Amino acid sequence: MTRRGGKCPLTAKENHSEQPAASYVLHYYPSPNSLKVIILLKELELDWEGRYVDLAAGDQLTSEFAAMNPNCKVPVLESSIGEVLFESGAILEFLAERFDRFMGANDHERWQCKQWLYWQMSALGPIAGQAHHFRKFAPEHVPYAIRRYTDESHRLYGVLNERLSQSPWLCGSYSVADMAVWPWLVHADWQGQRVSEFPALADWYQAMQSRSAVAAAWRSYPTREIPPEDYGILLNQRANATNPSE
Ligand SMILES: N[C@@H](CCC(=O)N[C@@H](CS)C(=O)NCC(=O)O)C(=O)O
Repeated sequence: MTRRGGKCPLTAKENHSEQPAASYVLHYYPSPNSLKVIILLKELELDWEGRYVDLAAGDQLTSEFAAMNPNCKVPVLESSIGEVLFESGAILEFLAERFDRFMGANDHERWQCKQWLYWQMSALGPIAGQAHHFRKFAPEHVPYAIRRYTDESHRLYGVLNERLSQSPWLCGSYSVADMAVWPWLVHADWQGQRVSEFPALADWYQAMQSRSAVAAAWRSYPTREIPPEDYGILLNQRANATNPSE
């Protein structure tokens, strides 16, 4: 984690006892990766403010944004004590560990939580993201890619359904792993899927929706589609894409 001001970053363990009364700024766009962090901020009832990043206008490609996240993507979390962190999975772990909440009720669950969190970050997110891309945004119709990512999304929904038929929550108790997955299922239709086809997944989906923090996050920050006329900046980036106007 970057810590402005030059001092060594505090570790999560050090922070447990202190639970610093920091406030937070979340640089976000209404998309699944931002929504998962918003759900956690609401679950923890933290003092935070959302700062909208206009992806279609290229706000993420400015040198100011790149100084916070060299990968030039949302979400980015900043704290009032100078910490800056990117990657939604890392942000979820950071806050969960800092406040000692939502990482499982014991050591076994804690590792189950990390396992499902990494599964979301490495499998569900990237595959569903490519399904969105080829089914909705790609300027060319590519049947192979559409079939590949639609089928793989379907397989991953099956993996979730199997797990959730053994346990009401992914790691045993409600955790950041559930918060990471749910926002990717909200637009199941964008991936060519129906949650209702998977009974245990559908029950879990309902349970998520009934949580007041999840409902409040969705009410205030519903994920939305970028209109086709604004895709340009998102679809044509190569290395050194930062600072297009500088
Ligand atoms: N692995 C990253 C992915 C972040 C990501 O892809 N963010 C998208 C919005 S969901 C973004 O900022 N896109 C802007 C761009 O590609 O220029 C995370 O989970 O934080």
